Parts: sequence; C-alpha cells; structure tokens
Amino acid sequence: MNVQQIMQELERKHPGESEYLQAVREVLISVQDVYNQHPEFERAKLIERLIEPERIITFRVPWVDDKGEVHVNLGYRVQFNSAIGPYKGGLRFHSSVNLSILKFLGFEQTFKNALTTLPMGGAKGGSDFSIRGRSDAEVMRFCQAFMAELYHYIGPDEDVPAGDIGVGGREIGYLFGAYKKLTHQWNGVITGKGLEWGGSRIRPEATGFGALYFVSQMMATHDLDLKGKTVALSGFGNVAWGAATKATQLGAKVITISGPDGYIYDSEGISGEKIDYMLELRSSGNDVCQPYADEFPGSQFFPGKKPWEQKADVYLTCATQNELNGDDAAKILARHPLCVAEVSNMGCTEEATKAFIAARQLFAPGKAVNAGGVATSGLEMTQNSIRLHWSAEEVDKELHKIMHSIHEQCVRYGKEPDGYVNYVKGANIAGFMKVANAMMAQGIV
Ligand code: 2IT
Repeated sequence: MNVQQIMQELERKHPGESEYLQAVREVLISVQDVYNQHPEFERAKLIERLIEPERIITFRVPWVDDKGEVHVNLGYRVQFNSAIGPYKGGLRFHSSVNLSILKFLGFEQTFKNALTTLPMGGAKGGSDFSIRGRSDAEVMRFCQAFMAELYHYIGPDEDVPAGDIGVGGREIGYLFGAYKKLTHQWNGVITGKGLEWGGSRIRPEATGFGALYFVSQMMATHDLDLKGKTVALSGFGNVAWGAATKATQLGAKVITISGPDGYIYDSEGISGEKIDYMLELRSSGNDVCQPYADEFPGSQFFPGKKPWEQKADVYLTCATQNELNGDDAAKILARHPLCVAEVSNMGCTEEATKAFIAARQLFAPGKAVNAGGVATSGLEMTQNSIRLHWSAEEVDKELHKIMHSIHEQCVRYGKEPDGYVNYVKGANIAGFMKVANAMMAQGIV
C-alpha cells in the first residue's frame, strides 16, 4: 500500500472532508507495514474497500417549533462496515454535524467495535439539529421526524444506533418510542435505553468508567497509580460525568471541566454534588461554566480558554474531536504529565498525537480508551436478545474484562523496539486485522 497515493485519491473523491481524511490517514500510517506483509489484501483491494462506507443514507428532517415555525434539518446514517456484525454506533445531534464528521466517526467506530471483542460493525449518524435552547416538546417532535425516515434502515440485526453528543437518555426515549410506533416492534434497536424499558445497567456511565479502567491499567503497566493524582478533563456531558465519577472513586482529584464557554478550575476537586450538578447543566441546554462558578464559589471560570493550560498529572479529552491541538500538546508535554488519553473520539489533532508519540509520552487513542461505551451497548443488545437483565456487578465485570482485553491488544501490537507502547499503532493494527480477516473471508462484497 502506498499511503500517499491512496490519500490523494481519497481527497480527490471527497474534497474538503478534513476529519474523515484525518481519521483514515492515521489508520493507514499505523497499519501500512502489517498490510504490506499480506499481498492477498492488496489483490483484494482491501484498503480501498475498507475506507469507503458501505452505504450512506441522507434525508431531510422537517419539523415544527413551539411557535409554529417550520425548520428543515439534515439527517444522516453512515453504515460504514458490517464485516463483523450489524452496524453499530451513535447518533450525534449538533449544529456542527456534517458528512465528513460522521464518516470519520463511522470509520473509527468500525475499529473500535472490533477491539471490544463483540460482534458489532461500525456506523454513525445524526443531524445538524442542536438541542441547545430547545424545549422538551421541540426535541420530541424533532426526534419523531428524524425517526420517521431512519426507521426504514435500522433493526436489531441490521443497524443499532445509540447516543453521542446531544443524544442522551431523553432523546433515546423519544427515538425509541417513535420507532416502536412506526414498526409495531419492541426490540433492541437502540441502545442507551432507560433501565425500566430494556436498557442496561452501567450504560450511561460506561464510556467514562471504561476509560478510567483503561487509564488505570495503562498506568499500572508503567508502575504508576491514579491514587492522589490530579486529573484535568474537558467536557461536561455524559462522558465527562462518567470519567469524573470513576476518577474520583479511584482516588484521583478532578480539577477541571469545560463547556463551549470556557473551562472551570476547581482546586478542591470536582466530586460528589458537583458531579451531579454537571448533569443538571447538560440537560439545561445552557452554558455550563458561569452557572458552575456561581454555584461553587471556590472555583474559577476561565472564559474562552481550554483546561490544557492547567498543570495536572493526567489529561483526558472528554468533549469532542480535535479539541487538543499541537500548541496544547506542547504546553502539556512541558509539564511532564504521567498520562494523556483521548476519551472523546479523535480528541487530538494529528500534530498533537505526533508530538505525544515523538516525546514517548504515555498516551492512548479514543478508539481504545472510550470503547467501554459501545461495548456496554453490545452488552445491552445481548441482554435484549436473551430477554434478561444483568446486575450492575455483572455488567461492570464484563466491562472490566473488555477494557483489559483492549489494553492487551494495544500492547501486543503496539510495543516498539525501545519498549515504548505506541497505543495508537496497537489499537489501529489490532482493530484493522480483525476487520480485514473478516472481509477476506467474506469475499468481494
Ligand atoms: O462513540 C461511541 O462509541 C458512541 N457514541 C457510542 C456508540 C454506541 O453504539 O453505544
């Protein structure tokens, strides 16, 4: 494989889709050596097939707001790869959503899902609709209008969506209700459901919990411990909440959270009622930092800034893609942290990732670190299929096992001659090999 040639061709076909091209480039660079040891992959045009989604569905979503005004949003589902299981991946509702972002997310999801050890293909979807400032009734009508089109393309053995940015428990409820109304079917077609109606225990916490299990293991493997350490994280949504909760339980002190308006530094630690308050802020649909600073006077609000300027032992991106850039990485590296991990999907720019690896910083990518979320969605699918509910202990035990296995795969494929574990390379190769072998076995389809 000639990475440059493949990327040039991809850019010609999909000009300007920067996030998608970035995600593909990163994986191709990681896997090229392994790929070139398999001439049968080249003959089967495996890479050329793998980097294009199997199918993209786009549709318009017309809906009426509380004042009677009509809105038209765009809806998408990118069904990226179904080699190892039904399409699986979240829905993102955010004004920034476009095809490039959903293609990058679907591509990443394919390898992430492969790493979980569960039989799930990769997909992503969503809309440029934003829940910010919208009433409950407006969110419900939007979700119903979105599902009125999407339901044709999903199903428990076909494609199983879930939440992502802007899609939490409330939105999943409305989407599931609409699906059921349209199809007359009650099945596990969406994950992240409420506990009383088919959801799994630990699913809301799973992305953040799994991330901290992974980080703990990364640190333990390098004779480090989270206990008593400071953690700077971004975000204020479901992922940041789960990460802050588990980091605190493991004895660390979370000193930052962030929102679109800037970040909060709280030297006393963001724990207990402060973590609960984050969830209230999320569902309020308003800015987060100013209300937090008003509520907890010991904290400081830095408008328009990112938490990466604070000194911490551990840095975790928990908000969105490319939220940590090369300048941020340089600032972080100057402080010699113990560990940096992406919890958001592709939280670091290419420049930042390269800087961390070049500095031999203990660093891991989102597709390994945040896989606990989709893995627990997989466990929700299992429970729905066998029509049983597992206890929190059972789900947590499975989540531990899965994160452990992902860590092992990263070390197996990512250990370099100087002993440095390149988790980016390890995760990419491990995920790629599983999908590649399945695609080879299934012929040219
Ligand atoms: O990025 C992700 O892995 C998710 N948004 C969760 C996907 C899922 O199907 O649970």
